[in-house]
Amino acid sequence: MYEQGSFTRRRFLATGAAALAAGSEAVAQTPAQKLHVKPVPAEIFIDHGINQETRLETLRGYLTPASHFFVRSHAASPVLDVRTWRLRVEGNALERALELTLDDLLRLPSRSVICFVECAGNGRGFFKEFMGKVASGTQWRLGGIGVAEWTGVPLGAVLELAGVKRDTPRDILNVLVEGLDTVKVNRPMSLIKAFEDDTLLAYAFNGEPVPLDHGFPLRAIVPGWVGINNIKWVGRIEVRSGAIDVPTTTKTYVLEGPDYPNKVVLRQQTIKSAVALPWGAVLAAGRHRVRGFAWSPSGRISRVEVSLDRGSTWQPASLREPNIARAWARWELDWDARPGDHVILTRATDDRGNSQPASVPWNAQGYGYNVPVPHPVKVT
Ligand SMILES: Nc1nc2c(c(=O)[nH]1)N[C@H]1C(S)=C(S)[C@@H](COP(=O)(O)O)O[C@H]1N2
Ligand SMILES: [Mo]
Repeated sequence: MYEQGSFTRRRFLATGAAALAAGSEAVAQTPAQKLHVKPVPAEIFIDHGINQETRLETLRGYLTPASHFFVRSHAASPVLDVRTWRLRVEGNALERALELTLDDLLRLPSRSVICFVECAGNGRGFFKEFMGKVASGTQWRLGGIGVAEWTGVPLGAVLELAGVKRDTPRDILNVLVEGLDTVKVNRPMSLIKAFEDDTLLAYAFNGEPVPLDHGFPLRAIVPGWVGINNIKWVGRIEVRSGAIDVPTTTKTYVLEGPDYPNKVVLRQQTIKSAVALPWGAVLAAGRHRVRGFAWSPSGRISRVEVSLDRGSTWQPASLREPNIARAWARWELDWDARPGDHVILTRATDDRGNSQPASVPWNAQGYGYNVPVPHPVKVT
């Protein structure tokens, strides 16, 4: 973790200046690259245009480095200037409005949290692949996730500076966080979630200023909740006495379809696991240490089971440390692979008793697919 005071205004100015230079270079590159500042090489990312999916087999340590962190954006990454950037905090549930500079935030007590950011649509491609029913949106397999150490100011501390009126409802979606990208992506959370200790306005990612494509200079970190709540390039927060309806709660990020008579507005992610091998991996016959990841929005991973016979029998994988709630656990299993076409199924359980289900209802926008996935592997 980082000592307080290790993030200085100077460090952010330097990042901003380098970013501005990098940003203007990025414009001259290939069409997909124009949207991002960082390189998005095909060895590391599956290319979905503006969205870039991490090839989980390229990850080594516990934390996902910026070079490998998936990108999910609704518009090109804006390159913001920290000298003019401000955070506005306003709304009819607050005693007073605030306008904060990055320096103001750097002076507040900081907190570091290790957690995942995962797209609500992670796994969406499997609705088509295994249920034969396409859901609209980016056809992610399971690489729409990354785990980082985020450092910043608890959102609750900033809201306390503004003073939340005492009669404000606490469990409706009335705390809106808004980005400064051209489309001003925004999404609300509840006051209960906003005041959780680990809900942050983060200015640092793995000990460095938050990378340009991931929200520089400030992004929301809302552990366990759908990726969309982790608003990047934050510029404005609004707290209202009533629920805040925006397209990301009325149109998108809702469960809808034949099995949902009423729309369900998404809050938490679902428990999942993945094999860190290419999709359709080819392995030589013999002993292999198969590895992967498992994660839950609500607790630590307590068990990962693996099936090598299409679900007839399951064996426990070993779990490595660290294993942090709302981040992920790495699992490993030794496999004596015989020639042929195989699938590896994995099933995670957390310490709250949640497990990956045998089936999941289809929904039109393809959220929450968390059935154990038959990961294809050819052994030669
Ligand atoms: N301002 C802004 N914030 C945003 C988005 C966006 O397009 N604009 N995308 C959201 C979505 S849908 C996801 S899954 C995460 C992705 O974060 P990442 O690109 O850092 O991986 O950011 C969220 N925050
Ligand atoms: Mo997302």
